[in-house]
Formats: sequence, C-alpha cells, structure tokens
Amino acid sequence: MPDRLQQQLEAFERALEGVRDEDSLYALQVAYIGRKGSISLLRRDMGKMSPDQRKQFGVEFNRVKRAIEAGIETRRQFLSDDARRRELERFEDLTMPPRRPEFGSLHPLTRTRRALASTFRRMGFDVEDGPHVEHGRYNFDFLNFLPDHPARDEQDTFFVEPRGDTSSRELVLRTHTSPIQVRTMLARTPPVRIIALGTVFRRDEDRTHSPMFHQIEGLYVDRGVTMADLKATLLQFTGSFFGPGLDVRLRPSFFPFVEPGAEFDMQCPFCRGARCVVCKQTGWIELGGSGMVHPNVLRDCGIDPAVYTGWAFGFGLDRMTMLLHDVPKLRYLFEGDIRFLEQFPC
Ligand code: FA5
Repeated sequence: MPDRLQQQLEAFERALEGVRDEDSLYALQVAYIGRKGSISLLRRDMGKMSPDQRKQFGVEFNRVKRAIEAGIETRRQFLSDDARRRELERFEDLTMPPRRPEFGSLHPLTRTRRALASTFRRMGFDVEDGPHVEHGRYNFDFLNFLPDHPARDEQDTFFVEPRGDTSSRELVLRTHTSPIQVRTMLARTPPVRIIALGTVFRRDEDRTHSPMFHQIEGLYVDRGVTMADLKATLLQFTGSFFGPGLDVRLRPSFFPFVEPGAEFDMQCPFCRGARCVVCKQTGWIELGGSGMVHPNVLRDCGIDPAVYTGWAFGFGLDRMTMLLHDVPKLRYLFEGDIRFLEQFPC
C-alpha cells in the first residue's frame, strides 16, 4: 500500500511540472487530495488493514499528502511570481530614471507680443488688429501717402492680385500696422486709445530686415492731446516694460501720416545710458516712428481736426525681441530651428 502512495506522489510530481496556470493547479489538487482524489480514495482500504499496516499507512499517507500540499503551494507561489514578472516585463526597466515629457514653450516673439499687449492694456489701451491683405487705400491713401510715394513702389510692397473686377481695387500685404489706425478711426468716435500688434510685409531682406516682420502701433485721439502726452506715454511704457528711470527722446523725422513726426529712442536698458555694445556705444536704442496724427488723416477718417488731436507711434516687435534676448540675426526668429527655440524654455 505505501508503494501505491509513493507511486501517486511521483505521478503527481510529474504532472505538477506541466502545470502552467492556477486553474490546472486547482484541478490537479482536486484530482489528488480532493475528497474523491486518488490519494484520498486509497484511504478507503484502511479498514482491511491490520493495526500495524494501518499505522504505517497513516504515517505514509500523511507524508505524501503533506508533500502534495507543499508541492501545490510552491507551484502556486511560482505561478504567481512568474505572472508578476511577465507583467513587469511588459513595461520598460522600472529602475531607469523617468523620461520626462517634453514641454513646448512660447516663441520669443509671442512672449514679446503678449508682454507688450499686457503692459499697454494696464495703461488703458484696447488691443486691435486688422487684415494682412489690406486695401491700398487704407495702407496708403488714408494715411496721406501721395500716389507717387516710393513706398508704393513694387520694390517695397507686395501687391496682391484681386479676384474679379480689378479696376477699382488695389490690394497689398499691409506694409505697416498704421492702416489699423485708419480702420479704428473710421469705426469709432474719439476718445480712441488703442494699440495694434500684427504681422506686416515688405520687400526687404538683410541681417536686420525680413520680408515678414511684426509691428506694434499706438494711437490716442481725443480733445487736447499733445506731443507731451506722447512722450509721457512712451516714458510710462518704457518704465513699466524695462523698469523705471529710462529716458526717451524724440528726433524730428518724416512720416506722411503725422505732423510733426519724430523717431523715438529710449535710453539703453542694458547700460542705462552709459554706452555698451548693445546700444553701439551711443547710450540710446532706436525704437520707431511717432508723431501727431496729420490733420488730413483725421479729416479723411471723419474726425474734425479743429476739435480733436491725436498722436501715434509704431515700432518693430522683432527688433525689440532681438534686443531682449540678444538674438544676433533677425532670421533666427523665423527659421523654426528647434536648436534656437530650445534656448527659450518656459
Ligand atoms: C513705420 O512703419 C510707421 N508706420 C511707424 C509709425 C507709426 C510712425 C505711427 C509714425 C506714427 P518704419 O518704416 O520706420 O515706420 O518701421 C517701424 C519699425 O519697423 C522700424 O523701426 C523697425 O524696427 C521695424 N522694421 C521696418 N522694416 C523692417 C523689416 N524689414 N524687418 C524687421 N523690422 C522692420
């Protein structure tokens, strides 16, 4: 009888090796030590045994049963560990440092644009924009450009061929943000206090000029507005954008849509006037053009120049961005080269 127990144990051990999952393991357990399992059934013959045989059988039965239980437990543990290991293998090496997701960041020009917009919003200006493809009338005529002004020349302006009846319409890619002044004055009555930020286009290309670039335009029209308001606003702007204490200067200049007209410079924010490489040892940074809105422009836009006066200014966002971030070439801003853009993390 003990031999049969041993045979059952050996058969069990062989079967156990082939068990690959919990269900088969449970089936094997039932087949051997379940109530009607092959080992349990051997116990039925105990009644026919002598007391000595029974005792010997009992000892042997318990040993075999415990061996089977231990075998099942070990296999169960193995299957569970194996399942866990395979699950982990589906992932990458968990001991490796985590790979961080790559975050994009705002383009330096976008940052400049947003910073300028929020500075001027705080100063009480509305933000406006207009179409990139603009009527020649708004880009030039309403702004007091004479029909033979050189800026209208093919060499400076991108002309767009209108669809349909072409005789009455001259379309251009706007060459500056000043037509937004016109659109705003035609649509609103003073007081008008806006800035316009946008993309503009000119046939122009070298280290500091690009055929596509960006400008910001300021316009303030109301009763009694003077050049002193212009200078005060420019001073307030440079103070809130670059920090207080930077002087601003106006130099006489000509733009058809302002009279008087002026270029405006601000004291270099890097050396604060002490002269450095950024300001080319002058102590000043040239920002853009400005002046009192020409009476002809006000009149053409339906605003009485005897009652209202206004000022306007405009400067390049791209140059401002180059200045702020020490970018040596304008084209770097437009090439989309990731090595350049990565230098401006969030
Ligand atoms: C104008 O465009 C006027 N509309 C500005 C103005 C507005 C004057 C309101 C008076 C009243 P200007 O052509 O100088 O002005 O251009 C203004 C700025 O745009 C320049 O100072 C320069 O910073 C920038 N700019 C001009 N051309 C380019 C270019 N091709 N690439 C990059 N920036 C340019």
